Amino acid sequence: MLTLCGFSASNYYNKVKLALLEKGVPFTEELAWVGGTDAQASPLGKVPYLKTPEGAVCESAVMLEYIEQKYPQNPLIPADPFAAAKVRELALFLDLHLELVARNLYPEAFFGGKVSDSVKEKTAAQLEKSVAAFAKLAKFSPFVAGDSLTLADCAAVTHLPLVSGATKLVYGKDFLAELPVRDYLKMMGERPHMQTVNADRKANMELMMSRMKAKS
Ligand SMILES: N[C@@H](CCC(=O)N[C@@H](CS)C(=O)NCC(=O)O)C(=O)O
Repeated sequence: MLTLCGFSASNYYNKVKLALLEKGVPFTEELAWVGGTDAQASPLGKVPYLKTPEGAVCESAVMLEYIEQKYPQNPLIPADPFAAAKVRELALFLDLHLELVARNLYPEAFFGGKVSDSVKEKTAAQLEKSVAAFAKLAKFSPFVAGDSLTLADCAAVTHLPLVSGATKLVYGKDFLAELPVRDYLKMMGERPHMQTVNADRKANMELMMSRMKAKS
């Protein structure tokens, strides 16, 4: 049995959780906040990490590949090597060029902190480039990589709301406004497994905020 460790307010945690749910892979969840992670399983102290009967794995993209290989049912990667590469390209793009860049804004957008003007400027320039490039790769027809659900959707549906939200809050402008992201999120939000992920996310977010308040 697999154990997904982390917390449900985390977009990377939810990326893996949605893949497990959509594939119908049995798993349990173990709550691990940042600061309370297993150092052996996640040497950088990040969440999520996945405990398997053979040991633990960190890095969500690697976990998705492991899950896919170990449990081929309800595939989230096409069998054709080129189509598979295009899915992985999009998933990596979402992690690396959109989410990781927008993450610079989270302290101010979501956690009551401040981000310097120079970081804001640099992040805006990087995001503008990344969003234009993402627009060329993404299909939204209706799924982000084409006509079927893939692991790129697991990344898109969990990361895109944060990119939109953070840019709206910090710059007063949603950098994804020109893309059909709202319709896409609405379509994805109708999936029963996504509804589970979202309900757990909301509940955990409240818990996280009350923990943060108690600490400050
Ligand atoms: N590249 C990592 C990113 C995971 C990540 O950044 N997780 C956040 C929570 S959403 C975290 O653990 N942050 C705490 C930290 O970086 O110390 C992955 O794909 O798993």
